Amino acid sequence: MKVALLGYSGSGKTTIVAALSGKRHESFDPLKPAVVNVKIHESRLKTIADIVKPQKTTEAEITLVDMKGVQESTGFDEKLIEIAVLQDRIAFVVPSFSAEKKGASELGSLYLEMIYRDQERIKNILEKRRDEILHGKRKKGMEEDFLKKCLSMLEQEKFLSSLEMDSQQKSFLGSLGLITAKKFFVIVNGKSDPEIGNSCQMYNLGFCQIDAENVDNHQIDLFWNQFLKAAGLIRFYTILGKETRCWLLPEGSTVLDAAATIHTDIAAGFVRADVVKFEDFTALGSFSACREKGLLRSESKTGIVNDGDIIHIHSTR
Ligand SMILES: Nc1nc2c(ncn2[C@@H]2O[C@H](COP(=O)(O)OP(=O)(O)OP(=O)(O)O)[C@@H](O)[C@H]2O)c(=O)[nH]1
Ligand SMILES: [Mg+2]
Repeated sequence: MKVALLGYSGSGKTTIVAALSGKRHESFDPLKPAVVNVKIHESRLKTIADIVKPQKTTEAEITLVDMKGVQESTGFDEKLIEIAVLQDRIAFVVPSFSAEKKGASELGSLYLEMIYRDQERIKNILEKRRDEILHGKRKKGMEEDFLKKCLSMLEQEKFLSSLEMDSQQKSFLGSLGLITAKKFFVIVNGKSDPEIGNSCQMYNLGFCQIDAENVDNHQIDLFWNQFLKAAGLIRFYTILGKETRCWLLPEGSTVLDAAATIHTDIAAGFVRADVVKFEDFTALGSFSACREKGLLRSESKTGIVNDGDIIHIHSTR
């Protein structure tokens, strides 16, 4: 799971990555951003491990892509946007640590930059298609109408991710490299700011907050909770032999997706999954105690995973 950090210069992206990874990573070539794997330090895994006492606990990892910022007055180069589009999620990073920095106004500029970029891109795509239709190289299809609908959405200053789409339209949009079709959220670097909160609400973006230069373990735990929620990610846990482990999944994923995250073989031989809630497991202390109380769910492939589920997959492999 790769998350691009996108924000204007000095918003604190590199400082955030340092606070979360424990080490400062610098890249001096904007087209080769620092790509840093960060372990998600969080308290639930520790609570489970205190009960299970495994030989090994393994935290979930997330990859942060620290994009070099630009001045707000300059705007992002297309090449930088293209790097961001390749990531799974994009976080706008806005500053809230000094009176000179206006995070809410930076957020507004970032938001509009993405909208204008996609408007231009769709206009170019439509023009090219019109040309091809005119010269008999392409038949007019549903795509042109759909693209016009997308354009009108952008003209209303709305991200394409908020458009109702079927899976075919989704993959069509995905193939066009449109940035506003991606899942975005906001990281506020510094103290919480109601003005930034209001903007996030207006733009329909989830947000999380970190004071990157003053973090302690408790704050990091809270931050990851907020971050994952805003990014539309959930955590599930496995207790397998010697190892207790935390994993990430996009929200709405099935137990089969969970199996595939662990290993493609486990997914291929999937039979069923036993699932208990973190709260039930920690209150009762074992899977068997949860089963006795009727608190163990037996799920088929399509069962949905919830944040905090502890999953035991039965597989023929
Ligand atoms: N007080 C305070 N200062 C911060 C915080 N985060 C960053 N700074 C300061 O802001 C400056 C820029 O931080 P960076 O993390 O390098 O910013 P960046 O977003 O990576 O900037 P670019 O790489 O140029 O895009 C540094 O001098 C940091 O010390 C914070 O949470 N609190
Ligand atoms: Mg930086």
